[in-house]
Amino acid sequence: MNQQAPIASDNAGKAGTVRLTMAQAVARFLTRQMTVIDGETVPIFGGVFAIFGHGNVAGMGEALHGIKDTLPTYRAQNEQGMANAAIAFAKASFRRRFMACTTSIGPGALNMVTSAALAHVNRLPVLLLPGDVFANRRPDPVLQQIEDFGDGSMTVNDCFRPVSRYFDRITRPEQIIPALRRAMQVLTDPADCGPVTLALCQDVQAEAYDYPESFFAEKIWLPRKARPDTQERLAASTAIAAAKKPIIIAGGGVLYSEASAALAAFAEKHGIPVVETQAGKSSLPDSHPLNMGSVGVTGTSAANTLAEEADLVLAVGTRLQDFTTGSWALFKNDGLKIVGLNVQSFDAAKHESLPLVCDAATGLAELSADLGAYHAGSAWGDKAATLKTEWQAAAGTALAATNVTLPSDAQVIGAVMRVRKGDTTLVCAAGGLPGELHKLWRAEKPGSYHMEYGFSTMGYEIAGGLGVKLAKPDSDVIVMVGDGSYMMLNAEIASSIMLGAKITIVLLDNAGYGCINRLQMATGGANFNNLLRDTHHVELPTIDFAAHAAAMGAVTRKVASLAELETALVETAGEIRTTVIVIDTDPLITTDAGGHWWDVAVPEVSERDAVGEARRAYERALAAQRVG
Ligand SMILES: Cc1ncc(C[n+]2csc(CCOP(=O)(O)OP(=O)(O)O)c2C)c(N)n1
Ligand SMILES: [Mg+2]
Repeated sequence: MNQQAPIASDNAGKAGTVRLTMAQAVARFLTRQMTVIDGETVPIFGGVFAIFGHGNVAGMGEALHGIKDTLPTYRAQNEQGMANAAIAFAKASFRRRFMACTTSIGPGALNMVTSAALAHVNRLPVLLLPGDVFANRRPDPVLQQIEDFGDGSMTVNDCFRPVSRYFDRITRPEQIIPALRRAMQVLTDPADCGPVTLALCQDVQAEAYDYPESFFAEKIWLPRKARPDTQERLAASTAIAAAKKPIIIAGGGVLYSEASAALAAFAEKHGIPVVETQAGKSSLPDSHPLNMGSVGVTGTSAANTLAEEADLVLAVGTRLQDFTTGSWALFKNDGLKIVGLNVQSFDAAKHESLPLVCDAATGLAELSADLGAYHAGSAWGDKAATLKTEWQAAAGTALAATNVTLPSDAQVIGAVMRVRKGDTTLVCAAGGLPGELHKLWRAEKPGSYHMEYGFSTMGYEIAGGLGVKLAKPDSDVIVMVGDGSYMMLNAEIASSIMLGAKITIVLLDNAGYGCINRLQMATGGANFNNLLRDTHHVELPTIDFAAHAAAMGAVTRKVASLAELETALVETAGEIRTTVIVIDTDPLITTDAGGHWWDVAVPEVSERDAVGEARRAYERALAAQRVG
């Protein structure tokens, strides 16, 4: 860190400059960054989330107040919550718009580290502006400053380095000029996109500099649609043209490239079934005949059967994480070839894929032109159609209405789908629900299924729902959340009410961490420390979630059956306030149909026989795993 005392700017008084504090320069710069959506020029920043403390209230606080009518500042309740909302805003905007988040130093800043990792994994843009210690070091150690005995430049914000796509610490006011330019380049780059952290030293936020006026010129950022390299494209199309049983995996990149129409055209012309990852679900409407639904660990029987046999996988815009590849035990065809169509070469070349580095929409269109009249053939198409019909019957059984006292997650999903209307966006992130929703939620419109399953962060759901609603005010945002996730982070319910951003939260209370309890049982473990009844306790908590949410101002209902849930959803549809509907569910039931093995390491030695048995099954399953 630079320890020099502040110096006068060389530009002082020069024409064509404007004298601002560094924080004012940040604020003004953010208001000048634009993009074009549906032909309209709009600000690329949708707003700023802020929780003030020392380290940002005086500098950034004053600066944001000065621009609040152009770029709104939103007060949240928890820094992780607000950053998650900001990230959800970017995801719901297909990365075309995003938000900034500013915090105090120390704990406020560190509360955003998990969110930074979430954005990093999911390749989502967010500008994080944590406050940092004094660059001049005069008052050290300040409140909330750690002291490293061997490194004077270390602050808590160094924790952001591994989870940021770009990190910088601003120790002089003019450093913000290249840092903000670089930030914009990263935030808008389809390949490198992710969290940018600019740690703003508190004294420097308040320091004035004569900034060139040109720095604040309006700038319009348009999405780059990279075309494929000719050699890569020909290698890919040659491989596809030789395939008899091809499938397409649609990942989040299809949505971010807004390539749904190109994907549908490609799949239809060449007769290739499509399977979807968690991030890619809703790339094609569920009703599209070639959409086989979810793939992998939480896949449909249709998608997984085709994936097992496939001789060619065209992986579009996917990171090929373990849930997609069944921990690399899903694909069973010895002659399998993978074409990795991705804007990011890191992803395009995974697992010996033939890389095709380009934008999804552009790449699919150019590949299609190469392929000409190639068609996978009617036998493969007929097989896909039969498998889809079989899957739909199984899904219908799982989703059917029932009057049991404790319904399954799938039955609750069925009830929600029966009464949803018009333009809805489903939001979820962790627990047993993501797997069930991946298999069973029928998404029609691109982006109508919003699942954070790159990091699967408990507590994302409600904050994420708020961010989605800010991005899509006309959409009916439905958040489905477990009791565990709700307990971890629910405070942004209050923010959603403050902001008039109504979300409907369906809370499934199975009294504990149902999915981890099931995973524990599946790996031979004793029921221990997941469901509340299996925890060390003096008294079992009976949490009145409806009363809890009501205390924050939400409209709430506790329902005793699926029928009551459907009635409550219909009756509260017109409410303008965030609504929380609580239903008790069975922690042990999930949908048996579909699915695939997932690599979770089982202990090699244990005194418990059940673990030994699970270990032997695990070793048998490992034999099917592709290495490399
Ligand atoms: C922040 C965080 N901590 C821990 C986990 C590991 N984990 C995944 S799901 C889960 C339990 C979720 O419980 P709940 O929300 O009630 O959903 P359920 O499993 O009961 O469906 C846990 C502990 C996680 N994903 N995120
Ligand atoms: Mg639970």
